[in-house]
Amino acid sequence: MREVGFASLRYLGMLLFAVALTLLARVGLAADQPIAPPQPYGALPSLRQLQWHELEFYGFLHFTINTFTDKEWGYGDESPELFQPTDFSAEQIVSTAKMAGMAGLILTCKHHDGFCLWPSRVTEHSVKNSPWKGGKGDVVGEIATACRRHGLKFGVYLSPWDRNRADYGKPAYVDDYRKQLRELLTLYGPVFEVWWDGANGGSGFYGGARENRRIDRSTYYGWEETTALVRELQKGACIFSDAGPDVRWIGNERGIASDPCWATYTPTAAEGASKPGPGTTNYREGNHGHRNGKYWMPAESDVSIRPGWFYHSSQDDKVRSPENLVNLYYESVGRGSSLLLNLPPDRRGRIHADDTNSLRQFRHILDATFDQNLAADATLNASNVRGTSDHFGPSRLLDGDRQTYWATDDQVTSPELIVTLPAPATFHVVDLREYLPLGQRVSTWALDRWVDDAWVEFARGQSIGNRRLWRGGPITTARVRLRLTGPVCPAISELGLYAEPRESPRVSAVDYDIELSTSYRSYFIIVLTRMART
Ligand code: FUL
Repeated sequence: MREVGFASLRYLGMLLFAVALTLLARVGLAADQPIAPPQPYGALPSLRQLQWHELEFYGFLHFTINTFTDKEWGYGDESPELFQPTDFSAEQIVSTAKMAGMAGLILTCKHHDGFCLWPSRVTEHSVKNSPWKGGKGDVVGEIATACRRHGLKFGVYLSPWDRNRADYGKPAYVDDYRKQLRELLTLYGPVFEVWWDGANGGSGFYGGARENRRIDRSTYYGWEETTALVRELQKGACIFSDAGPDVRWIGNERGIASDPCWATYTPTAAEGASKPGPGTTNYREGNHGHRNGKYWMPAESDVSIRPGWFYHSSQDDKVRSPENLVNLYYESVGRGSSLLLNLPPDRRGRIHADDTNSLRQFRHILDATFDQNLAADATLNASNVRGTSDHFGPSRLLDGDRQTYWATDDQVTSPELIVTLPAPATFHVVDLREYLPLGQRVSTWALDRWVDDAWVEFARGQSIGNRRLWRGGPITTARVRLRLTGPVCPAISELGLYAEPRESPRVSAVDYDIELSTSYRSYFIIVLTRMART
């Protein structure tokens, strides 16, 4: 009896020793050798793209001679004398954008008519020959300075197509286009985005020739060389066009990304074009991107707050409603794209009060929604944590830091995470983010709620990327489950549950969408489609 007791004790002792050794080994391992992060997957973002992803929502300013001629596309023969804002205020424009929550502004420094909003040295068709400020004005300079003052980024739209220039179509114009770009990228401080439009070539004034000029869009501009110039002068600037290289067009001017909308993309050349570029890409594919596309080339959704890109007093009663703007936010930012919302300054050179009011209420709805993460005090249980290390634990999802993430072991590619709230809560929005430096890893996601002792699915989809906002409900529950699948283990950086405010703003629900003709943007046929989209 005593012997048996002694043997069991000895056995127990050995067992405890082994367990202690294992634990020590683990602790030692965790202390000495941190668990390696997952290997990156697929196409990866550059540093400038990562910085761009953080902006999410920024504005466009369409302002030029068109504002004074009531046109959308100037022919190029308009006298600079027409440019005469009566009360221009960069301060009012930029502070309105800031109030709306925009992180930056992209200005039409030159639209298709060729009129430059800064005193460019390579053309006479600019503010320097307008009566505004006695020809001493510089809209680009004032907007860029006001942006810096308010902490907004500044970006430039420089139309490749110039309907004013006599030499448009010849190599000399491309040289001057690059000189204009050099002026913009050297005289006005840091630029976060350079915007290249796909509409180029067609009818115009062309120094009095008044003719139709066709160019080979694939070769004429020498985009490779111009890209190198941007890289040389502004390393941090993302270049936007139908085919990137940094940011791609969403493929419509309604501001709506497809669901799913992948950050990876392989642009292909449009029929008749030798390579994809501005105006030579099968741009509709940009709407969804491609799972496992060759490049990290996230989408930007551009749309105007009014039917037109430029200000027309006839459209004062057609400003998008706050609810419509909120919808756009979910349909762009909420699908991993950015939202580029156009605000057209009026003839005074200010944002019209109707636009400002709509923006203010839009901001109010979003602030009220995202003010409090209902999951902030939740307990998170993951089916797997990479190397059982805290470094990759689920608490990283709630630390408000997109540089940290929950990850699983390499072989665990379909994990789940249970979010237990301190008490049942009601929410309408689920917010997810992937850790982008490791690529777009998650293929599908699904969300369940706990009802009557069982999980019931309430949402599913593909693609997370920079940000995925599911909106619906209301969902009332104390437990939510997230299920993921993908070709590799996930790396998820943030998770949030949010309730939308109950009161909804009382503003006209009449909205308009702009659709350009199917023959793409060369032919200016605007179809105004009346829509009630709230
Ligand atoms: C289009 C242009 O033709 C429009 O005038 C506007 O600038 C829009 C953002 O891009 O292609």
